[in-house]
Amino acid sequence: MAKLPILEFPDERLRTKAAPVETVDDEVRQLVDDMLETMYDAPGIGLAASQVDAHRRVIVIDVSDDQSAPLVLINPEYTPLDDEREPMQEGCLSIPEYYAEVPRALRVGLKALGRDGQPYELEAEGLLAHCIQHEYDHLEGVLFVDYLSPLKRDRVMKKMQKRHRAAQPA
Ligand code: GNR
Ligand code: NI
Repeated sequence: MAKLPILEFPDERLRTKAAPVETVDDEVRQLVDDMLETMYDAPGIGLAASQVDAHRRVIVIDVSDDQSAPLVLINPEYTPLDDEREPMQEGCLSIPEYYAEVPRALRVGLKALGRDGQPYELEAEGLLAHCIQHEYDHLEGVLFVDYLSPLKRDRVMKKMQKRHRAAQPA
C-alpha cells in the first residue's frame, strides 16, 4: 500500500469529472487500498479518487471511531430519501483547516459496487449520509465551498493561497 498526495483547493484538477470504472481489476483494488491508507493517515472519514488525482468513480469512507468499518463505493449512485435538508459542519482534506455548515439530505439510498466488484445497496443517515454526498460531489468536480456565499468562498480562496505561499517560500 502507499500513501498518496492529496490535491488542495483551488487546484483545477479537483474540478475534473471522474470517469466510471469499467472493471474492478487489480489496478482499481490497488487504488482503493492506497486511498484507504491515505484516508486513515490523514485522518479523514472519506476520500474520493479525484482528491488523489485519479479521476475514476471510486470513493472510500469510514465513519467509525476506530477505523473498523471501511466502505468502498465504486460507480456510486444515490437518491435523497427526504425532502428536508439538514445543515452539518463539514471539512475537506482538500481544504485543510476550514469548516462550514452545508445543508444536505439527512438520509440517502446508495447503490455502488464494492471492492469485490459486487453491487450492493444501503440506506444511510446522519454523518454517513452527509459524507456520501460530499464524496459524490468530488467525483463531479464539486467542493463544499461551492455552496457558500461568494464572500465566504473568496475568504477561503485567500486563506488557501496564503497557505500555499507559506509552503513554498520564494
Ligand atoms: O474528513 C472529512 N470529514 C467530513 C466531515 C463532515 C462531512 C464530510 C466530511 S469528508 C472529509 C474528508 C474529505 O475531504 N473527503 O472528501
Ligand atoms: Ni472532501
